[in-house]
Amino acid sequence: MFSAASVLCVGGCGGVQSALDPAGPAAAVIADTWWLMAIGATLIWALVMVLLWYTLARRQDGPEFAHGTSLIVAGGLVFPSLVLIALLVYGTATGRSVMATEQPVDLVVEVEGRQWFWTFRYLDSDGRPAAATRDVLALPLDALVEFRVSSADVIHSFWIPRLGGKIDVIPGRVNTLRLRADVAEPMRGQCAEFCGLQHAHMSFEVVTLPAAEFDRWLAAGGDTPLPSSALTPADPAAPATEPQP
Ligand SMILES: [Cu+2]
Repeated sequence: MFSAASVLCVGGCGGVQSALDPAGPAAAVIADTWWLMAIGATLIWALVMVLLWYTLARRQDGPEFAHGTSLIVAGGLVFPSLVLIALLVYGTATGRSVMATEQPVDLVVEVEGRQWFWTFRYLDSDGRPAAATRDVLALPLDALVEFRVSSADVIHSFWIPRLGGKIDVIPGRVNTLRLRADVAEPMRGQCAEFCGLQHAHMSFEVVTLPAAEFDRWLAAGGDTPLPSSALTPADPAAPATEPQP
């Protein structure tokens, strides 16, 4: 029974949209943190259950427990404080690598969220849009990409679980997120903020290409077909097209 449940759980950790199946360094750090916290929480839960069992199993008329105050101070104050401080230090240390703020950027992509689709504009080395896609994100492999995300209407959230964390997409504001894909496997992104009735359909496909192939695609203005459809002309001034049904 337990092993069957374990197989189901671990099997569910994979897939195109699983944060526990990382395809980039930021997602790998996040997945490691998740496993650390899941295993730690399980061990602490087991410890609490043992203490609870011990308490309930003691005879009511047994001898008085001599170390009650010490146990409360150690288990209720010292131990949680140590765990939280350790997590704070670990989170602060790993947060910098997740943000990748000190590394040079290889590509900038402007992301616009709109009810209920995504538009991606790929900037060239001069900062001008060289290509654009809709609901398909093309990425060069092993390249650090800076996403500059904004919204045309309501608050959305940009998230590619296999590559890293999510970031809010807010009207009137540009937020940045840096991600790197180091595995050429199928991936999917998803709006992670309820943004209207069609929110669940606000997803996109991530297509990873070898750097040389991506450069050729970008140099051609995105006219070369990607392994998917939904390409739009490279016109940054073009009005957004109608939402998907
Ligand atoms: Cu949305």
